[in-house]
Amino acid sequence: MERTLIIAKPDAVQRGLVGEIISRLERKGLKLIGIKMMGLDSPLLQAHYAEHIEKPFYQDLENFMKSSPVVVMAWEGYECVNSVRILVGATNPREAAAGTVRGDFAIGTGRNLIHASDSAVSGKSEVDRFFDDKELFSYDKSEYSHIYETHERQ
Ligand code: IDP
Ligand code: MG
Repeated sequence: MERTLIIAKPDAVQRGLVGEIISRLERKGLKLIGIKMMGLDSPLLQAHYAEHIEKPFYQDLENFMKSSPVVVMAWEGYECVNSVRILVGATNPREAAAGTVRGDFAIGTGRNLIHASDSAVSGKSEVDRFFDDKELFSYDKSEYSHIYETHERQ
């Protein structure tokens, strides 16, 4: 099944919104397959945000992402990358829909609480970047028959 990397950013940790983020993904029906608290360093952030390194906001972004521990998670589910991006909301929280994490809880683009992978390919590569195999768990979730049609959980 598809995987997505979620980071509860330093603002989510500082504002006590980690549980809220986890709860929203749990209630959606997604499966948590890995979770840990980390302090991010420059090499990891430069790899993770490689597409943004040349942009004017990059240094502020890197400094911010190093300013506090973060909670990194791997989630799994049918077409979960797109589902989670919809739950997360637009990058600019002032344009994010009400009901999304960013729309409900954030204002500044550089303080938008959460990272979520933006494609199935990046979901796989980002999960592999942040987690060792032994930190990822494969298990049956008893509620699956009430969340998925049979063909969706193959
Ligand atoms: P995403 O997190 O919604 O995928 P990206 O465009 O990939 O958004 O940008 C990565 C992160 O960089 C954003 O979540 C935000 O924290 C930061 N960022 C993006 N654009 C800006 C900006 O214009 N000003 C400040 N920070 C920005
Ligand atoms: Mg992005």
